[in-house]
Amino acid sequence: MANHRFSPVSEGKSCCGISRRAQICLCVFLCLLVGVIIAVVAGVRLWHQPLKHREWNGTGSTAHFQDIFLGRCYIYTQLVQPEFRDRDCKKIEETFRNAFIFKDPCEVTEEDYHPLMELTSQTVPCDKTVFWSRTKELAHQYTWVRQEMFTLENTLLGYVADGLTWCGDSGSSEINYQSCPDWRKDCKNNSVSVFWKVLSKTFAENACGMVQVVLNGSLSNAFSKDSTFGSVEVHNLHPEKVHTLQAWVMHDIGKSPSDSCSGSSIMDLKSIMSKRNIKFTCQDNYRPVKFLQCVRNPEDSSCSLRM
Ligand code: JS2
Repeated sequence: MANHRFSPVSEGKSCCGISRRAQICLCVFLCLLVGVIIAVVAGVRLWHQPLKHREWNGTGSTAHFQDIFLGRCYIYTQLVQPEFRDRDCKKIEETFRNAFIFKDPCEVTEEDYHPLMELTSQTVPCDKTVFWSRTKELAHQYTWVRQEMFTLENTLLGYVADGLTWCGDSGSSEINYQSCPDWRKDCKNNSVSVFWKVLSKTFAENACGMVQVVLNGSLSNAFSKDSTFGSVEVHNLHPEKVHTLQAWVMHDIGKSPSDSCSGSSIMDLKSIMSKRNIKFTCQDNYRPVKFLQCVRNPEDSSCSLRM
């Protein structure tokens, strides 16, 4: 029987004209190519996947947050307060975002907002500051009519951020639109509440002359030490700049008064002002503000011309 020797496949022998060495190289290249294709496909799929943010109990950031922020900034700087026309809204929005992006929203600090405060510093003329507490709509109706007066929301940052929600995530550069911390269930100090505390503090520190506050006499305690006005702004007025705090205790039309200038909560406010060497005056149903209430309720007995 013919001795059929099977020659072992030797290294040097070519197969289909390709050397053994080239075969191995080709095989490695094809494996690498397949690996890269798999990695790219996986990466593209991951990229398009909505990032999974940490879940909170509160509603997510306001949809189109950046567009709203920028739009309001341009409206304010170009139309509402044209003397601000040179302010850089894109820089302001970026600085605002950098205060909370890449951070756990329950660990955002007042210092995180300091670059934003410095970038957007704004001085309200003396005697033109209006604080409010549980009377937001009425206070804003007043400053709408008296355009030379300013609530916090008539300043650039207050105007741009009013009513918005925002938060980020420690592991992402993205805004979290799915959920943000709830004040009670997650954390009291969060990216939104810390912002308003810092802004309110700055607003009060910059106030001068006679300042006003619109209080709600239809509540049992028109002045609350726990409110933002009572816990932040009252304590950040500078006595060497602010000589008088004038309180207007307003009663809702059609509701019986629950508090007034002679009520205990207002006495508490008067006492705090006295200790801080700031004169305190108080008026129940300050007429110019009462008129605004009566515009909507002209038939009410408290709105008769003999008011
Ligand atoms: C506006 C918001 C939001 O004097 C006023 C303002 O200057 C502001 O600094 O806070 C004071 C009112 O706060 P207060 O006394 O706690 O009254 P409130 O009716 O309970 O309003 C609570 C909101 C205060 C801070 N704040 N202000 N626009 O979108 C906004 N969100 C928060 N948390």
